[in-house]
Amino acid sequence: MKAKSSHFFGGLLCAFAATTAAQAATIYVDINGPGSGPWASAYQDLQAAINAANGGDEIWVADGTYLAPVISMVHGFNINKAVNIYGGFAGNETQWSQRDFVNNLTILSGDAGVVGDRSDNRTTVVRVTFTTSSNIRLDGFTIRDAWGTNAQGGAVFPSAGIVIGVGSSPTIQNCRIIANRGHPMDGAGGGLFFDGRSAAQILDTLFEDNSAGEGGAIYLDHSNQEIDAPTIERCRFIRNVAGRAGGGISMKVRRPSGLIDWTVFQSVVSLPRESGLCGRDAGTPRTMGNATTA
Ligand SMILES: [Ca+2]
Repeated sequence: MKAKSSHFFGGLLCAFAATTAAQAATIYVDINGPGSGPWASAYQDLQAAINAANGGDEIWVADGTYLAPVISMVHGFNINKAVNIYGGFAGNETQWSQRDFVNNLTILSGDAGVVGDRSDNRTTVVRVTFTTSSNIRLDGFTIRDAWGTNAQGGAVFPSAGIVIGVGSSPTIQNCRIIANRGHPMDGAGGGLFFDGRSAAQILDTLFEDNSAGEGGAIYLDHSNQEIDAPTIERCRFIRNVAGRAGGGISMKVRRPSGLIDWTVFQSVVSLPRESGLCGRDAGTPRTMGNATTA
């Protein structure tokens, strides 16, 4: 009787697995051209891969530098569906476990025009605009060289290395967010700009040499709700600069109970010109225990 029962449930599991496999696909991207094996059908354009994906798909991206596109005059890759995007592949892997994001640098770059001249760069490298699922992941990338020229809330869109739309809650892990600039006075969140409430998970990520008027590395705007506060764990903040406040992180909240789940663990804020962490308009992070300011 027991064996029969196990068989029954095993059959159910197999049916479920087959259904799941049929729904989720892995899509490959390699700017150096299609490779072999599963990479033979690789896109060279990351945005084209995102456009082709369905919700739930994974996108594997091989090493190299991918220039952020301009879509209808808006700068940056647009993550507009629930996809998990992984960088750090050499372009010949058959198993996810073969990924090496430390050695296979996969760079999402804003350095358009003259390479090395930041003044003609994209204003934003990545936008997360999908808001109806938290099953969005950006993992194993370097995001760098956004150059914001418009003010936050200005005529176009906020500028930053990554802009996260209101209510969107992606996981960003194993990333390096480097040398992105918001507007030096009016801009906010040079590295990462939250346009509103978000329960994003920011994990194992480096913020280095980002700048803006407020929140050189991260700015959280208008978190006036008790739900959906982001979590930041095991991140490092190095030489992020703000013209006005919050070289590392600036939080703008509207009532004292805001940001109740904000956490910063094992983070290092190293910045002589600005305090690393800045809260404004009330609200104190509940757990800042291991954050240090050098
Ligand atoms: Ca440039």
